[in-house]
Amino acid sequence: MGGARDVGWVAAGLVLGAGACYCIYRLTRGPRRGGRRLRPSRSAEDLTDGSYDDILNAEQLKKLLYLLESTDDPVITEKALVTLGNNAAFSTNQAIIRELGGIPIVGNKINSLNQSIKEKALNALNNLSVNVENQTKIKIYVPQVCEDVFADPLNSAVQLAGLRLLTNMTVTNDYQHLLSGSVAGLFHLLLLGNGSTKVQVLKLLLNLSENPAMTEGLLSVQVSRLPTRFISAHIQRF
Ligand SMILES: *[C@@H]1O[C@H](CO)[C@@H](O)[C@H](O)[C@H]1NC(C)=O
Ligand SMILES: *[C@@H]1O[C@H](CO)[C@@H](O)[C@H](O)[C@H]1NC(C)=O
Ligand SMILES: *[C@@H]1O[C@H](CO)[C@@H](O)[C@H](O)[C@H]1NC(C)=O
Ligand SMILES: *[C@@H]1O[C@H](CO)[C@@H](O)[C@H](O)[C@H]1NC(C)=O
Ligand SMILES: *[C@@H]1O[C@H](CO)[C@@H](O)[C@H](O)[C@H]1NC(C)=O
Ligand SMILES: CC(=O)N[C@H]1CO[C@H](CO)[C@@H](O)[C@@H]1O
Repeated sequence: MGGARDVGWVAAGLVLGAGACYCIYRLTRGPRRGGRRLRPSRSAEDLTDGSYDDILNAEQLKKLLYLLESTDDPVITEKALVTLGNNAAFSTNQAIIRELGGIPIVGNKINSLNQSIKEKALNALNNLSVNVENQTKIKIYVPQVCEDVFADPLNSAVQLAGLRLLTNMTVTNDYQHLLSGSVAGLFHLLLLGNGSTKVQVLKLLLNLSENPAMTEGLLSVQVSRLPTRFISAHIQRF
């Protein structure tokens, strides 16, 4: 399969190269005029132009991933991530994106210094994480997302996206241990965050609290790190 797949990637690159040039042409020359263009299928920039709501097929997803990997343009990156995220809402696409090696391509974008791109990457990973098999690939990003969530601006969209991803990565007990060092920080966010942040942190803590292996960590935080006022206000709701 490797050989055929490599050929596929090269072909996608060629199609996409042509598409990208055309995109620049369109940006510099304004709207497309009439005339016939030979295009084997929808080009990648069509796939990200927001008007394309259909479910993409494997070939189109491949182009989109290639685009994501090769572009430096933040606007195209963001649109590609949103389109991928929307497509990742469908279970067949979750498998296809994973099989095309798409998870690391999306995952690398959480390193983006652009908060908007980082948020879209987290959202796309979150949709991909609904697939339990995909979670085995997404788990490597969990420690970083944990760190980031505490470094992000309080109540920001990117922070919420990170918390959502962590929540969905803890629906099973498999990766909860990856969060064991973050429990105190989560309680801190619960204390400081606004309503949206609090709700998301509570969902996450609730998942952790159902895992006997995590209970000790949760309890030690309650006892040693938090003001009693805070404990009575929040913990008892559990
Ligand atoms: C971040 O990405 C957004 C959306 O693509 C873009 O509009 C914005 O200019 C970028 N910001 C920076 C600082 O590059
Ligand atoms: C993720 O999937 C939901 C549907 O389950 C969809 O509403 C959302 O827009 C998708 N996209 C992203 C980027 O999260
Ligand atoms: C995340 O998990 C919740 C609860 O299990 C689920 O309803 C949702 O569809 C999942 N996916 C996303 C993208 O939020
Ligand atoms: C985590 O919470 C979700 C709902 O948000 C639930 O479906 C799931 O069973 C929970 N998982 C654990 C291990 O508690
Ligand atoms: C929390 O703060 C964010 C960012 O300021 C805002 O978008 C959101 O609506 C707030 N949520 C609540 C419940 O106040
Ligand atoms: C839940 C889900 O979508 N599971 C999929 C995970 O990936 C395998 C292999 O691609 C699919 O067969 C499962 O349906």
